[in-house]
Amino acid sequence: MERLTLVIANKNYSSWSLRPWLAMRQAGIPFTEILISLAETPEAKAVFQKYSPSRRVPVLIDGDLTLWESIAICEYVAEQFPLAQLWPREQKARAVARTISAEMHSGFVSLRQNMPMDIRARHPGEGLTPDVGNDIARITTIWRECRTTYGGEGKFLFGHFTIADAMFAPVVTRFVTYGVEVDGISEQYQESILALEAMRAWSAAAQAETETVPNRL
Ligand SMILES: N[C@@H](CCC(=O)N[C@@H](CS)C(=O)NCC(=O)O)C(=O)O
Repeated sequence: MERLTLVIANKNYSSWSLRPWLAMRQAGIPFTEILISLAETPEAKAVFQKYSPSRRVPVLIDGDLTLWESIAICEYVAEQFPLAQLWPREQKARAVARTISAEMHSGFVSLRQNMPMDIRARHPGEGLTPDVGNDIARITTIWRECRTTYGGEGKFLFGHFTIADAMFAPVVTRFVTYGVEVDGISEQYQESILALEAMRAWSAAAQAETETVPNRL
């Protein structure tokens, strides 16, 4: 049993679980994973209630400390494991990385509602309402600006992999599922995310899952 335990839900559907899981795996932070079901059954709901004060996942458990909210979990592990450099080193880049991570955490509701994460599925062209189009335009603008301004020699938004990349990783899987076409810089960036060892492991596990549950944000 590792010191840290991360409680997550179905890898095919749980976009919020993917974010800290990916950040922690990419950073090489050891943790025990507990995977619970998003099924709408009393048993599954009781398990959520047992682990999560907000009845949502992800949840990080570190001894007597329980954290919910994906972004707070990412911040905590970045503080606990500074050598993993989960935020950019340079102050301005770090501030921008936090800004776009917060924008992702609080925004893009149309995209999240109309294109829920469903890694196994392929629904090209579905969900593309005008509001979703605006979300996609904003997200790809962020990706282009960060890659151009801060990407340097690296493949990620701020060069090396950071929490900002983890925050946008579920968007990349959505663009694949719903066949969203993007500009060249964004496409290259998507490929970098999909090629991450941890991302491939998550996707393979999602493919192997058999449970089908209603799509979640
Ligand atoms: N703001 C939360 C959102 C967490 C969230 O909505 N998680 C979904 C799974 S991806 C959930 O637990 N849903 C359970 C439910 O709706 O009953 C975070 O960032 O962690």
